[in-house]
Amino acid sequence: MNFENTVAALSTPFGRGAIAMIRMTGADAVKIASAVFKPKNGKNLSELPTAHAVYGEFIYDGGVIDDGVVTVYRAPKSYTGEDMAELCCHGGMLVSSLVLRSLVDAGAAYAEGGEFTKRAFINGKLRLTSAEAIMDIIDAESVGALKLAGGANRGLLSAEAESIYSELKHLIASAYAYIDYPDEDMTDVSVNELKDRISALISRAEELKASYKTGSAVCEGVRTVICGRPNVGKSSVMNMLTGEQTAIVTEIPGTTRDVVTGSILCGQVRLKLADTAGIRDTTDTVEEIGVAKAKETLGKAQLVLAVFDGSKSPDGEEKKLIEELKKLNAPVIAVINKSDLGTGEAYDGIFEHTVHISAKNGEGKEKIEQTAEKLFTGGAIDYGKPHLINGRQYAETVRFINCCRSALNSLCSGQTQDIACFDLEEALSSIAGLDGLEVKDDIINEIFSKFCVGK
Ligand SMILES: Nc1nc2c(ncn2[C@@H]2O[C@H](COP(=O)(O)OP(=O)(O)O)[C@@H](O)[C@H]2O)c(=O)[nH]1
Ligand SMILES: [Mg+2]
Repeated sequence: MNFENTVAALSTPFGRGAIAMIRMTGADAVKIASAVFKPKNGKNLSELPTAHAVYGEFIYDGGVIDDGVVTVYRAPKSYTGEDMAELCCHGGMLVSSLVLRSLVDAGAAYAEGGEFTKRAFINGKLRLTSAEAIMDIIDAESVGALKLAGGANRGLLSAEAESIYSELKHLIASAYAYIDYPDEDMTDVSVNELKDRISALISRAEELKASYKTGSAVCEGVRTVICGRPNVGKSSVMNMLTGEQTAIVTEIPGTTRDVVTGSILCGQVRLKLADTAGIRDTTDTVEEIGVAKAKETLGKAQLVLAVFDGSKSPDGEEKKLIEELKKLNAPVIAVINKSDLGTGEAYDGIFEHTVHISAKNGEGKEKIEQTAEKLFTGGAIDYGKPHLINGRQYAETVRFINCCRSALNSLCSGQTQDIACFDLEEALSSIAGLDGLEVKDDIINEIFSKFCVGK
């Protein structure tokens, strides 16, 4: 990305609509816009004060092709922090393409995906969490996701990261003062106090780490695997939950072989469902592959819906599966199906979370949804607390905790403060990275590459 140039892109979806908006950012934005747009008031765009709009005509190849409104912003008071022009024409595919083309003919380059927001971030207009939030807001599918991606959580998270950052910076400075001037009492923090204050920072970071369970479930979704023995009603549960006949249901054991996927919202939590082949030993080659896939998918699950046939008591194979499921790290909801045929009492008390349903009669959908939502939100989301909402934020937080722990261990085992400072500095860079106070170029590129053009 070359920030010397001026770039333009269509910021609204490419298609038929009432209005299309083409955005342009860079030092020549106003000059280039003037070449393709003539205000009706006879003035030049360059005379327009910042954040003002004017009505006029779009020129292409020497002739007027449309009328519309252009707004100009001047650095640093714009989204990107650079000079900008926003050109609104009618939302036709040809007209919007030609307006964009005329800008390129007049000297603009095509913007890369995420380039507007990346420029805003580099120019200090946005924190990293705010930049990421823009994408999350666009992708949000629930009010909860909007709230966590939006203003309040973003502010809370930035504030907490910044507060942890300044406290740690102060501790490091004090430790270095002690190392450099041990006899002059330059430091206001004793080794014992240093240990206490690092522990306090670890607790705060642990709280952030724990918030990712909810943040991720709401904003990223939960990898949920429907598993169980053949013919217990897994595919029927899948279809009941999605409200669609996605998976084939038959009375023949071993019907499902491919992993069938779907997605549902349970309140604010998104479940990314995968219906799998029934787990059993089989000599059928295709089914065997299905069973292997089922086991592999199960290993990556963040939530397991373990379906059992409640009209029967668990047999040996069933008991073996129960033992396997108990070894998983992911939480398990035991879904005791076919309540129309039997009470399913034999399964009570085996798992922490158990629901009785009849997929055939469409009974028990809400029970599964409510249990799943509660598992990931604790009942209600506390929007007053900061939440981590993506894997990058989570990874920085975990790195912060590990480095602080390692520093604490050094101090507790009697090592000198400079050894601890080595780890503390790495912790500082993690917490700084959380909100982009210090971020490496490759990470920035990775983040902004996920944006669409025009954002
Ligand atoms: N009576 C009854 N039958 C069910 C129920 N759920 C599924 N079935 C039947 O059980 C058989 C296997 O269902 P399916 O969803 O294909 O099971 P899967 O092999 O675990 O995916 C089919 O004949 C379904 O109609 C239920 O709640 N009650
Ligand atoms: Mg099936």
